Amino acid sequence: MSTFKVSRIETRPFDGQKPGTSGLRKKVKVFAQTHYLQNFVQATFNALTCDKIKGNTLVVSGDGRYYSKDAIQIIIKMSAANGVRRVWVGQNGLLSTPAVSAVIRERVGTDGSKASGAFILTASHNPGGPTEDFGIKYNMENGGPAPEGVTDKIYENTTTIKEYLIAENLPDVDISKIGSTNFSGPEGEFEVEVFDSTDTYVNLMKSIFDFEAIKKLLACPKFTFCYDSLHGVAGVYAKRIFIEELGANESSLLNCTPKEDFGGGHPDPNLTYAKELVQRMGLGKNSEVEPPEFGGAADGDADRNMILGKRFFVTPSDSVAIIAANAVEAIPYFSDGLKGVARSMPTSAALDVVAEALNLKFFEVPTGWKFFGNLMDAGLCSVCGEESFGTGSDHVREKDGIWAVLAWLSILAQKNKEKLNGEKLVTVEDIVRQHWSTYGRHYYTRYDYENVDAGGAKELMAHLVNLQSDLPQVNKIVKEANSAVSNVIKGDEFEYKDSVDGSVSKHQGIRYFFEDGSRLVFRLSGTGSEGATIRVYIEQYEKDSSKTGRDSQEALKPLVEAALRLSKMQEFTGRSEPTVIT
Ligand code: G16
Repeated sequence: MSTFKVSRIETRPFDGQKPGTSGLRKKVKVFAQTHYLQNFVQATFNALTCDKIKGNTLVVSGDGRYYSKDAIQIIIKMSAANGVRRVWVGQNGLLSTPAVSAVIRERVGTDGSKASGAFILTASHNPGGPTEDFGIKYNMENGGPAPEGVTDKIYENTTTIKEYLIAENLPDVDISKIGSTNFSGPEGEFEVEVFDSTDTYVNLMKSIFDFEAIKKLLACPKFTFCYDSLHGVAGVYAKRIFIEELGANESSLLNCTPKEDFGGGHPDPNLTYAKELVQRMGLGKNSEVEPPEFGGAADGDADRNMILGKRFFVTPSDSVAIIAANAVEAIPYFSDGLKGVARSMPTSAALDVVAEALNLKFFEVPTGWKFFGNLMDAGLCSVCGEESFGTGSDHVREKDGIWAVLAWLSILAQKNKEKLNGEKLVTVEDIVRQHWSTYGRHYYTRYDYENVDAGGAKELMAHLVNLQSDLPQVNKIVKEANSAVSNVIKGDEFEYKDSVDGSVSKHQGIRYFFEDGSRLVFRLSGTGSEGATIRVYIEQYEKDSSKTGRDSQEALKPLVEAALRLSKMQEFTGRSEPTVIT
């Protein structure tokens, strides 16, 4: 057993190490600066109480993006030096974000140990590679992202840090081979265990869903299936679950080999970036071959999902509402009923309507999955989702891309149970249209202006806040933009008081409410790594089932025009078009 010693390395603070919506995300060249990652990791150790670190087990892994392998070795050495007893690493450093959450909550080591937290190495849907993004975030013992109280403390520590601890002479561990390596240090033994990235997660999925029912659906010749991992970590799980466990054909998988640079793509499952799947599903230009019945995609760390039917896009806001409406019947995990449902503020109110109809507890939280965790820990929420392609449940404390696909396959399996040998299957589109005719439709779109000048973005937001005190002026502007929009009756900035711990989060988005139930929301993204990203969320409710079948961009055109005029988008950003429309 090799012995290591602890070195104290002098350092000085770096500016800008404040975690965003989900951890610290910066360009690789920023992270690779001497001491940069080390400072953030030590600031995290110092923010956690000793009993969460000393003598405990930590998970360290991520989506496998460029710089992850270096970062894992650094964090192993710093863990050893900070008195951690054991580090668990997914084989090749790969664990999806929901799998990390599952590992913290479910995995038991050979000696009965459980993990007390995790460093997740990912910048999620942001591109990877030497000139792109890297990211790191810390998850707590409940398996969920560190709450704001902890991330604020981490940030505070990064501004005063003077030294960090590292076991410099600890040899690099081979993370490609499953097995344990033991070392001896000043505080006793230190172990690094490399384990299978999929086992814990797959077992959890098998305990939630009826795999036999899904298997029958996938075996039906009339049901065709396609899944795109966009070269992210989801590929590892997709191969194991869809191919090995559920018997899907290998040709159903697209881009399922994880790559450090995601094949040069943008691993974001939406209609703009998941090009190959969009084409295959018949939503691209000149799509000639018959598309599959079902398509799914994941982002880099496999917590996001996109659900598509044949030539049909399911908005994430509709997706969570439809899952909630069908969960009890279609998913064994929920057979005793849902404890409650929740959505992030900018997500459409489709879920609210289901909650009301089914008499379920309902919560609206700020953007950031961490806000759902408290509700779940308190037993108040079973299913939740976000417009940003995130859907999940209380089986873990992260959103879960593969779970969402399995949830949809379960709904399809249940609706088609008696139809597998018949003429026609119930399709994704049938399910969505049926949902709209029962609950009404929330037309919804989001415009993103990525990487705009940060100063201009701030001014735009300040302008929108100022404007709220003068509703007559607001109404004059929106009517000038398009006379078809209804009156604005209220404007505010969303503020959230956590009903479990009482903590308050301010400035969570600027909202304009219209008389007919429409809504505009403006927010600055907290996940970019350079400049600012402005998000504009546009929503309109249509209850009349004879009017729920319109093209959504067409239906929302007047509101979009009002949003652009109100915000003076072009004036403040110089942009005449959004970068992404979802
Ligand atoms: C993170 C958060 C989500 C949030 C999303 C977008 O997801 O966990 O809750 O909706 O960012 O946030 P923003 O609008 O601030 O960019 P991910 O998948 O990026 O980790």
